[in-house]
Amino acid sequence: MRVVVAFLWAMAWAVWALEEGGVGSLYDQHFPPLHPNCTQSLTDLLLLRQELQLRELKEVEQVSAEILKEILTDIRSFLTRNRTSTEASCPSNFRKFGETCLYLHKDTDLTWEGARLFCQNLGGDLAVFRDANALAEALAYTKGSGLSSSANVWAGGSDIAVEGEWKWVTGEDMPRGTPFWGDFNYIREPVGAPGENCAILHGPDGFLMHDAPCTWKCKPLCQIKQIKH
Ligand SMILES: [Ca+2]
Repeated sequence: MRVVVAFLWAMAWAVWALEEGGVGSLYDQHFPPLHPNCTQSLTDLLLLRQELQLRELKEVEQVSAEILKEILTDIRSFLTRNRTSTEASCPSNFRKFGETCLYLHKDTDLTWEGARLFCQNLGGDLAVFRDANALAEALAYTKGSGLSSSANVWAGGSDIAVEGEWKWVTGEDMPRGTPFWGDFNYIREPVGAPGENCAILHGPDGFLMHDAPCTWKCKPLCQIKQIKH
Protein backbone atom coordinates (compact mmCIF):
# COMPACT_ATOMS: atom_id res chain seq x y z
CA MET A 1 0.00 0.00 0.00
CA ARG A 2 2.84 2.45 0.88
CA VAL A 3 4.51 1.69 -2.46
CA VAL A 4 1.31 2.49 -4.41
CA VAL A 5 0.82 5.79 -2.55
CA ALA A 6 4.47 6.80 -3.16
CA PHE A 7 4.12 6.02 -6.88
CA LEU A 8 0.96 8.15 -7.18
CA TRP A 9 2.71 11.06 -5.40
CA ALA A 10 5.67 10.79 -7.77
CA MET A 11 3.40 10.85 -10.86
CA ALA A 12 1.48 13.85 -9.58
CA TRP A 13 4.74 15.78 -8.97
CA ALA A 14 6.04 14.95 -12.46
CA VAL A 15 2.86 16.19 -14.15
CA TRP A 16 2.99 19.40 -12.10
CA ALA A 17 6.67 19.96 -13.05
CA LEU A 18 6.00 19.52 -16.77
CA GLU A 19 3.08 21.92 -16.73
CA GLU A 20 5.03 24.59 -14.87
CA GLY A 21 8.15 25.01 -17.02
CA GLY A 22 9.08 21.98 -19.09
CA VAL A 23 7.41 20.75 -22.28
CA GLY A 24 4.86 23.60 -22.39
CA SER A 25 7.49 26.36 -22.73
CA LEU A 26 9.43 24.38 -25.41
CA TYR A 27 6.25 24.08 -27.50
CA ASP A 28 5.57 27.80 -27.16
CA GLN A 29 9.07 28.61 -28.40
CA HIS A 30 8.76 26.67 -31.68
CA PHE A 31 5.08 26.67 -32.67
CA PRO A 32 2.46 29.39 -32.95
CA PRO A 33 -0.02 29.38 -30.15
CA LEU A 34 -2.94 27.09 -30.66
CA HIS A 35 -6.24 28.75 -30.22
CA PRO A 36 -8.95 26.98 -28.40
CA ASN A 37 -11.02 27.80 -31.44
CA CYS A 38 -9.93 25.56 -34.38
CA THR A 39 -11.31 28.08 -36.93
CA GLN A 40 -8.89 30.74 -35.65
CA SER A 41 -5.91 28.39 -36.02
CA LEU A 42 -6.92 27.50 -39.56
CA THR A 43 -7.23 31.21 -40.38
CA ASP A 44 -3.70 31.82 -39.06
CA LEU A 45 -2.29 29.04 -41.23
CA LEU A 46 -4.09 30.35 -44.34
CA LEU A 47 -2.77 33.87 -43.69
CA LEU A 48 0.75 32.47 -43.24
CA ARG A 49 0.51 30.59 -46.54
CA GLN A 50 -0.83 33.68 -48.31
CA GLU A 51 2.07 35.75 -46.95
CA LEU A 52 4.58 33.21 -48.31
CA GLN A 53 2.89 33.23 -51.72
CA LEU A 54 2.94 37.03 -51.82
CA ARG A 55 6.65 36.99 -50.98
CA GLU A 56 7.32 34.54 -53.82
CA LEU A 57 5.25 36.66 -56.22
CA LYS A 58 7.23 39.75 -55.22
CA GLU A 59 10.51 37.97 -55.96
CA VAL A 60 9.22 36.80 -59.37
CA GLU A 61 8.00 40.33 -60.11
CA GLN A 62 11.43 41.76 -59.26
CA VAL A 63 13.18 39.30 -61.62
CA SER A 64 10.66 40.09 -64.39
CA ALA A 65 11.22 43.82 -63.94
CA GLU A 66 14.99 43.36 -64.29
CA ILE A 67 14.56 41.28 -67.47
CA LEU A 68 12.14 43.87 -68.88
CA LYS A 69 14.62 46.63 -68.06
CA GLU A 70 17.39 44.81 -69.98
CA ILE A 71 15.08 44.32 -73.00
CA LEU A 72 14.12 48.01 -73.02
CA THR A 73 17.79 49.01 -72.80
CA ASP A 74 18.57 46.79 -75.82
CA ILE A 75 15.65 48.26 -77.80
CA ARG A 76 16.72 51.82 -76.94
CA SER A 77 20.33 51.23 -78.04
CA PHE A 78 19.09 49.57 -81.27
CA LEU A 79 16.85 52.55 -82.07
CA THR A 80 19.68 54.97 -81.32
CA ARG A 81 22.02 53.08 -83.67
CA ASN A 82 19.30 52.93 -86.36
CA ARG A 83 18.51 56.63 -86.05
CA THR A 84 22.21 57.52 -86.31
CA SER A 85 22.63 55.32 -89.38
CA THR A 86 19.74 57.03 -91.25
CA GLU A 87 20.69 60.61 -90.40
CA ALA A 88 21.30 62.65 -93.52
CA SER A 89 23.31 65.75 -94.17
CA CYS A 90 24.50 67.94 -97.03
CA PRO A 91 28.07 68.44 -98.29
CA SER A 92 29.82 71.65 -97.30
CA ASN A 93 28.59 74.74 -99.23
CA PHE A 94 25.18 73.06 -99.72
CA ARG A 95 22.13 74.07 -97.69
CA LYS A 96 19.70 71.41 -96.49
CA PHE A 97 16.06 71.78 -97.56
CA GLY A 98 13.76 68.92 -96.58
CA GLU A 99 15.08 65.86 -98.42
CA THR A 100 17.45 67.76 -100.68
CA CYS A 101 20.49 70.05 -100.69
CA LEU A 102 20.93 73.29 -102.67
CA TYR A 103 24.01 75.32 -103.53
CA LEU A 104 23.92 78.67 -105.35
CA HIS A 105 27.35 79.40 -106.82
CA LYS A 106 27.39 83.20 -106.98
CA ASP A 107 30.98 83.66 -108.16
CA THR A 108 30.65 82.21 -111.68
CA ASP A 109 28.43 82.92 -114.69
CA LEU A 110 28.12 79.99 -117.09
CA THR A 111 25.99 78.84 -120.03
CA TRP A 112 23.20 76.40 -119.18
CA GLU A 113 25.27 73.39 -120.31
CA GLY A 114 28.34 74.75 -118.50
CA ALA A 115 26.28 75.20 -115.33
CA ARG A 116 25.05 71.60 -115.58
CA LEU A 117 28.64 70.37 -115.87
CA PHE A 118 29.63 72.53 -112.88
CA CYS A 119 26.90 70.96 -110.73
CA GLN A 120 27.58 67.44 -112.03
CA ASN A 121 31.23 67.81 -111.01
CA LEU A 122 29.93 68.40 -107.46
CA GLY A 123 27.93 65.14 -107.65
CA GLY A 124 24.52 66.66 -108.50
CA ASP A 125 22.82 68.62 -111.28
CA LEU A 126 20.94 71.90 -111.77
CA ALA A 127 18.06 72.24 -109.30
CA VAL A 128 14.51 71.08 -110.04
CA PHE A 129 11.33 72.13 -108.20
CA ARG A 130 8.70 69.38 -108.27
CA ASP A 131 6.18 71.28 -106.18
CA ALA A 132 5.39 74.75 -104.86
CA ASN A 133 7.16 74.06 -101.52
CA ALA A 134 10.41 73.15 -103.29
CA LEU A 135 10.15 76.31 -105.41
CA ALA A 136 9.44 78.46 -102.33
CA GLU A 137 12.49 77.03 -100.53
CA ALA A 138 14.72 77.68 -103.56
CA LEU A 139 13.42 81.25 -103.95
CA ALA A 140 13.90 82.00 -100.24
CA TYR A 141 17.45 80.61 -100.40
CA THR A 142 18.27 82.58 -103.59
CA LYS A 143 16.79 85.86 -102.35
CA GLY A 144 18.52 85.43 -98.98
CA SER A 145 21.93 84.84 -100.54
CA GLY A 146 22.59 88.53 -101.14
CA LEU A 147 22.40 88.13 -104.91
CA SER A 148 21.60 91.25 -106.96
CA SER A 149 17.91 91.53 -107.91
CA SER A 150 18.98 91.96 -111.53
CA ALA A 151 20.82 88.60 -111.60
CA ASN A 152 19.65 85.41 -113.27
CA VAL A 153 20.09 81.87 -111.97
CA TRP A 154 19.93 78.64 -113.98
CA ALA A 155 17.30 76.06 -113.07
CA GLY A 156 17.41 72.43 -114.22
CA GLY A 157 14.69 72.64 -116.91
CA SER A 158 14.56 73.05 -120.70
CA ASP A 159 12.62 72.32 -123.88
CA ILE A 160 15.81 71.59 -125.85
CA ALA A 161 14.72 68.08 -126.92
CA VAL A 162 11.22 69.00 -128.21
CA GLU A 163 10.14 72.62 -128.58
CA GLY A 164 7.36 73.45 -126.15
CA GLU A 165 7.78 70.26 -124.04
CA TRP A 166 9.46 71.51 -120.90
CA LYS A 167 11.26 68.80 -118.92
CA TRP A 168 13.35 68.77 -115.80
CA VAL A 169 16.89 67.40 -116.18
CA THR A 170 15.54 64.30 -114.42
CA GLY A 171 13.25 63.65 -117.45
CA GLU A 172 10.05 64.57 -115.55
CA ASP A 173 7.53 67.07 -116.95
CA MET A 174 7.91 70.59 -115.57
CA PRO A 175 4.87 72.23 -114.00
CA ARG A 176 3.29 75.16 -115.86
CA GLY A 177 1.61 78.36 -114.71
CA THR A 178 1.46 79.85 -111.21
CA PRO A 179 3.42 79.89 -108.95
CA PHE A 180 6.34 78.53 -110.97
CA TRP A 181 6.50 80.80 -114.05
CA GLY A 182 6.58 84.59 -114.08
CA ASP A 183 5.15 87.04 -116.64
CA PHE A 184 6.83 88.81 -119.56
CA ASN A 185 4.88 91.75 -120.99
CA TYR A 186 1.83 90.45 -119.11
CA ILE A 187 2.09 87.06 -120.79
CA ARG A 188 2.79 83.97 -118.72
CA GLU A 189 6.15 82.37 -119.45
CA PRO A 190 7.48 80.33 -121.22
CA VAL A 191 6.81 82.26 -124.45
CA GLY A 192 10.29 82.45 -126.00
CA ALA A 193 9.74 79.96 -128.83
CA PRO A 194 12.78 78.24 -130.39
CA GLY A 195 15.27 80.91 -129.32
CA GLU A 196 14.71 80.43 -125.57
CA ASN A 197 14.99 76.83 -124.47
CA CYS A 198 16.43 76.96 -120.93
CA ALA A 199 14.81 77.93 -117.61
CA ILE A 200 16.16 80.70 -115.41
CA LEU A 201 15.13 82.15 -112.08
CA HIS A 202 14.72 85.74 -113.29
CA GLY A 203 15.87 88.28 -110.68
CA PRO A 204 13.84 91.29 -111.99
CA ASP A 205 10.65 89.17 -111.68
CA GLY A 206 11.25 88.09 -108.09
CA PHE A 207 13.30 85.07 -109.34
CA LEU A 208 10.22 83.37 -110.81
CA MET A 209 10.98 81.11 -113.79
CA HIS A 210 11.41 82.51 -117.31
CA ASP A 211 12.71 80.89 -120.47
CA ALA A 212 15.97 82.28 -121.86
CA PRO A 213 18.61 81.48 -124.51
CA CYS A 214 20.76 78.62 -123.23
CA THR A 215 23.86 80.61 -124.19
CA TRP A 216 23.21 83.27 -121.58
CA LYS A 217 25.69 83.41 -118.72
CA CYS A 218 23.91 82.84 -115.40
CA LYS A 219 24.72 81.50 -111.96
CA PRO A 220 24.31 77.78 -111.30
CA LEU A 221 21.81 76.65 -108.65
CA CYS A 222 22.99 73.10 -107.92
CA GLN A 223 21.07 70.33 -106.20
CA ILE A 224 22.40 67.16 -104.64
CA LYS A 225 20.86 64.30 -102.68
CA GLN A 226 21.49 64.18 -98.97
CA ILE A 227 24.25 61.93 -97.73
CA LYS A 228 23.01 59.06 -95.52
CA HIS A 229 25.35 58.13 -92.67
CA1 LIG B 1 11.61 77.09 -126.36
